[in-house]
Amino acid sequence: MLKFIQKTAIKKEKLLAILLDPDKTALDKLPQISSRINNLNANFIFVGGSFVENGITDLFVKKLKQLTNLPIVLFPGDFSQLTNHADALLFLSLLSGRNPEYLIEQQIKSVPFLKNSSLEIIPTGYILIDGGTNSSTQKISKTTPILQENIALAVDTAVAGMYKGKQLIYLEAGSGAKFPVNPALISAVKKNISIPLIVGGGIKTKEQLINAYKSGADLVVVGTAFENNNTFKF
Ligand code: 1GP
Repeated sequence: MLKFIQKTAIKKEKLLAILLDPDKTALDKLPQISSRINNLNANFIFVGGSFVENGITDLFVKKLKQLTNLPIVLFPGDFSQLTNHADALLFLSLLSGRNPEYLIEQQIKSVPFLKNSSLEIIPTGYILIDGGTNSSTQKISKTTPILQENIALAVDTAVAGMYKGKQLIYLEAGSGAKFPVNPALISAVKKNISIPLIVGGGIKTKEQLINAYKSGADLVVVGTAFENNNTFKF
């Protein structure tokens, strides 16, 4: 999966992921949801959430896998959400925060599972940007997001992530953000890194999606807008 993202980023082709939160999506709705995703021409399904009950993600991904050929990528809020039924894992470090739990502790806790797993593990620098709400990521991680105006800090954080060996940078305004990551911030980060850039949080309209792509996002993640609107399309 990483190779595919790297290749499409080099070609300047754009990718879309739909985020499903097992806590908010009933298992019996999955057939309908996966056909909606197929109609959107999405490239990936991301699965994860902040408050998912233990064991649910495993069942959820197992069922989803039977319904779609799209790669399923784990985007976990907690190491308990790992499952071998998925294809890949965004191995996230919350670089915008200073909470060791989300910089290294969760990652260590995941190792006993990952040592015996076939998941593709993708080192990802996760950077929370202020999206105008007290996001779940902010609440759970007890960290402060980077302000949209503080472009220099966002850039330096992303570049530090790249120097640390992250293969992807994910700029996150928070699920359900009032406003998505600013085009100026996206483009400044993109200009300073040579690895693919993921952008998500608060993207609800085609215009916002296109703005994110034009500013340099290689992959855009949409969750809430898809969840809230059965006829959602870009
Ligand atoms: C959240 O970036 C994703 O982690 C998607 O956000 O739910 O606001 O689309 P939304």
